[in-house]
Amino acid sequence: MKLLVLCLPLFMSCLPAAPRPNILVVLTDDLGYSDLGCYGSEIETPTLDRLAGNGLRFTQFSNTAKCHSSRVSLLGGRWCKQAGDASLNRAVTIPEVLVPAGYFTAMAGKWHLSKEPTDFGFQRYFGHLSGACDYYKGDQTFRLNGKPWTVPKEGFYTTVANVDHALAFLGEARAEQKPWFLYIAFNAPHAPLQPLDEDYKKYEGRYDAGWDVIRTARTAKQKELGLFGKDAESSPRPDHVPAWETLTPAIQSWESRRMTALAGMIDRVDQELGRLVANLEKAGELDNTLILFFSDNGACPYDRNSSHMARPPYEPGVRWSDSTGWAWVRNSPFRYYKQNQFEGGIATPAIAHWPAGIKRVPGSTVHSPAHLVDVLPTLAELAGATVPDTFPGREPTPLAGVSLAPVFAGQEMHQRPPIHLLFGQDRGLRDGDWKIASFRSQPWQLYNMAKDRAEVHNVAAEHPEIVERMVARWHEMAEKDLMLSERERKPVADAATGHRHPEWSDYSGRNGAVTSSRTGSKARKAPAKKTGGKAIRARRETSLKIQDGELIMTCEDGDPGLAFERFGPVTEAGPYTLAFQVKSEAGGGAELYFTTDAKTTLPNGERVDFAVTHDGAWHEVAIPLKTEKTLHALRLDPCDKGGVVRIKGLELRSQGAKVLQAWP
Ligand SMILES: [Ca+2]
Repeated sequence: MKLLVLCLPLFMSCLPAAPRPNILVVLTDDLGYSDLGCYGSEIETPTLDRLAGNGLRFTQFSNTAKCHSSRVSLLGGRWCKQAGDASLNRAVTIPEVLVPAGYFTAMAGKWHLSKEPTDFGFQRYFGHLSGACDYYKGDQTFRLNGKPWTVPKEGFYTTVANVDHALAFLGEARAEQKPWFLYIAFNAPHAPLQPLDEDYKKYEGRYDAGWDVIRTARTAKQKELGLFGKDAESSPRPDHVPAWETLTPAIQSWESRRMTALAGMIDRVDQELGRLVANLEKAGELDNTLILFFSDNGACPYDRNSSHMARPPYEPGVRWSDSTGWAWVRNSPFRYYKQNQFEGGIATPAIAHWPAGIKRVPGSTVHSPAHLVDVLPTLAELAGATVPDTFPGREPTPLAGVSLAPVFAGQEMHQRPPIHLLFGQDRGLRDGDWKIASFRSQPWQLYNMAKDRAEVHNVAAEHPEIVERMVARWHEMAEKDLMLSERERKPVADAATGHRHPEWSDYSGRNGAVTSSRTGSKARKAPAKKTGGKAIRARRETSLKIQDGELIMTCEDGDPGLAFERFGPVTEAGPYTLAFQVKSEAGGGAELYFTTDAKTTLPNGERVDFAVTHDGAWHEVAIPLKTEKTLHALRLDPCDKGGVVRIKGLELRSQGAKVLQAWP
């Protein structure tokens, strides 16, 4: 009796120690809020629906609205910039926290951050370091446990290969008799839209009804599922997406096929997760495995390069891009898209399944706001692991998130500081029921999320004092917590200029059946700068000035870079080295693409990732171009975030270090 009394305040620690859970975190890429059956979709996702039905669903879970930044916040438990961005040099990652606590750690899929997963605590890794790749052909960034891995020429499909390798890693974890942490980062359903043929054929014809019909069906199902109140408003179709019935039959056919491809890719993710869950069940591990499922950002509206639009998307070489109209549907009932800090960009489906640990009615919904930064503190608490405040070679900042363990235990969530939202020029802040958001540095808008989750009624004019307080808090957090530069913190514009983006689909009919913005953007291309007969073209989101032998690029967030499409004759065949000096105040990953024939259009051809240190100092870079053929065209993307990048001494050299071309 005495022992029991002593134990009461320490109730939990007096229970016989339950084995710590295994942990499976699944991240999908560019999956919209309503793309799963259990979030309103018509796409068949029985595995995820079952996990949600036996577990719980968050209705207000945020990501960062973009690929790499969500990975930083998920793995690092901090706001992206606070964590040191893709370098993670101001963070300690989930596997680095769990390994000292005795966990076996493994990852499969897309990395998209600096170095490799095996440099950040993952004991096993299979996947691609790049932000996206061809689903059938992969790319040159594939790694297996830290070593380059050659993608097989036949029978390869990334979504399937990720689970094949994940299952092998679980076999190793079981052999070591350790609890495990497995992180699967599917590239699906990110563009290029390349489903397997059987998955595409399953959905053929289902989207001929068009996006207005599908959007209405999804929002109705969301209310039936209890994700939103019966009176909740959905955002109306935006002006930049035409009514389906006004589209030409050719555009309707193309758009229907694009959504068919997306549905097939999402269905495949669910099928592969089904294979994984069946394996856990067979091993007797499903009950005490915490499964968490998220998307890294909302559906993507960027309609970039589609090739072979008349052919089926599962044939070799066919690469279709995303559709703005379908992105609007896929983010139901919200507004805007990937990259924007409105709910369409930041709201992710979020499923937790853990029969042994979740003390809520199976199938519950949780309406408390949460964010990917909460995952690390949650897992540390459940694993009984300590989050270190020092780490060799890094300067860890305080965690931004709060543990979700009380939510699993059926309690109220901890009080949390505001959720800071930022990607490039898109900003937001969620504080209790209020949210402010700015579209690409346009004036702040204010929404009451308790009444208006779809952000239909901007009430900034009615509550200037709330806007002022929240904007001040955004800036305070940006400076103190995220450590942003003054340029990154500059105030938003005074006047709105309209919410448009040049890479949203162009449905004006100017391009006939071609809705891809690619043809539209050709008209917007800046004229190529002639430099001794060798044209250099600044890509979209880039302006180029050539001065004193330097290529001075002013880049915006997104996909900036330079294209070198018309070479003087390159007389020698490869391999080559592309060498230059770079001084960057931009950010993000760098890559180049090259082609060796006139038929292949960039960014098809070969892709090579390389590192740029964005510290404002000059650095030497030498990139091997591994080809036995003759170079035809080149594209150089030294950053994917805004800022000025200077390049000088740009030379294409032969294997024998002879200079074959030089720019400018
Ligand atoms: Ca993404």
